[in-house]
Amino acid sequence: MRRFPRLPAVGPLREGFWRSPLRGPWLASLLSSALLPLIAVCAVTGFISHLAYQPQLGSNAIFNGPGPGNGFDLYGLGWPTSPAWLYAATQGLHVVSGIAAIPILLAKLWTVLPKLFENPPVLSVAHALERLSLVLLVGGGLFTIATGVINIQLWYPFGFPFVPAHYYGAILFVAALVLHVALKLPLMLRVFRERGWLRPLRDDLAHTRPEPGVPGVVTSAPAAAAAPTLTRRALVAGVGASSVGLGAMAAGQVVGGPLNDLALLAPRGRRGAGPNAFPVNKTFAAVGIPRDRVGSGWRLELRGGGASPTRLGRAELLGMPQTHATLPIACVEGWSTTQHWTGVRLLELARLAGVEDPETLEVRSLQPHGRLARVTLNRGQVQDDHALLALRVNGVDLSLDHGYPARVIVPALPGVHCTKWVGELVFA
Ligand SMILES: Nc1nc2c(c(=O)[nH]1)N[C@H]1C(S)=C(S)[C@@H](COP(=O)(O)O)O[C@H]1N2
Ligand SMILES: [Mo]
Repeated sequence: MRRFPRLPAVGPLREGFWRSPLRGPWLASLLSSALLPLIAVCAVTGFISHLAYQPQLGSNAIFNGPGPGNGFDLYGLGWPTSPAWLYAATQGLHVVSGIAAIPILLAKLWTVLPKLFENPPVLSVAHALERLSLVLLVGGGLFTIATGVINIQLWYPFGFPFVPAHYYGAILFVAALVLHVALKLPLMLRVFRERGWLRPLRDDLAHTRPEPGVPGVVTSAPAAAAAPTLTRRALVAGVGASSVGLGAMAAGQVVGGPLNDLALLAPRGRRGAGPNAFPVNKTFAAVGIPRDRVGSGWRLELRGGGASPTRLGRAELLGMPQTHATLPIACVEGWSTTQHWTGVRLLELARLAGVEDPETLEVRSLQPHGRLARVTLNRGQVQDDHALLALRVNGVDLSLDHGYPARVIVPALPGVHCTKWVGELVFA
């Protein structure tokens, strides 16, 4: 009974077009079993990052208006301030696992590529639906990883905003992946049971045989295989080495150290020399703040209880009790950098603004445009002992690139919310 027609057997649709003897369900399963834990870590830490942004708080909204995603607050508590390295760790894991997954994902797609040209293309309604879900799986996966990588390059060739696109792409991808795993797990377990998890890696070239298919299942195993030119272990070792290598290079940007300069896919460099020589995401020159707005005429405006704002210059702020804290800036791009900051506690400034017990703080930058011009912190973040309006770093004044005259530093706050060039603090 053949209810669904065959396409003409031409080009890649022809049985026998795909000849690599290494392709097949065992190789696909092995690569999947390496890919799945990496993707799980990447997905969980990705959704954690969304939580850490606190899009439900006022100016943090990522989507226009109170759309889905903005109300996402798992604990109802907001993001914590302890341990201080929390976001550096979760976002570091996100970027390292995502980058390490790339070579394995590409190898997996290479392995199953013949299945794209299955002929007949559709065997049943269920089979059609399953193949349709693969469009979301492959499309969503490639889209999410590609947008992540080019975001790290600060390259936005597309006409849509990165965060919602990456977020919704990830949701589609994870949903399709859950379905895919549920559908394929039995086959994977069967293949490992029959062929062993790693046993085929032992074969030298002379013993490398084409992978057999599985009776009754359409697989990527070749119908007519060519002679092997590569062992399975060479293929797997090459993919594994690429994955570990790329992952280690990205990890250099998270933990620092000699690998730091090798992070080709995470290229945030240091700037200059001296106490201010640590990575800069957006330079002062890039944001378009007029030079005279950060000169001697700069005043911090504090708003809250009273009708009129309180204004303080840098000298007055430096005359207040100073707090010291060694804290990381942890960027969404995965890199982090721990520095020694000095400044005035945000809670101290709240009291000057006439707010004893601030619920939230909206930080306004002098920066004229962009989502980072206004950022909102939760109660725990404003009231933390080490939540600072930093004036100095490593014993010297902040450089312009690091936010002079003043910037926000709060333990475990995502780097993107550590506002530079602060102009106004609005306590509520
Ligand atoms: N006003 C403003 N503040 C900002 C940014 C910005 O673009 N504008 N970038 C943020 C991001 S994404 C990060 S990771 C940190 C980087 O701080 P640094 O350049 O001092 O290392 O600053 C944050 N503060
Ligand atoms: Mo960042």
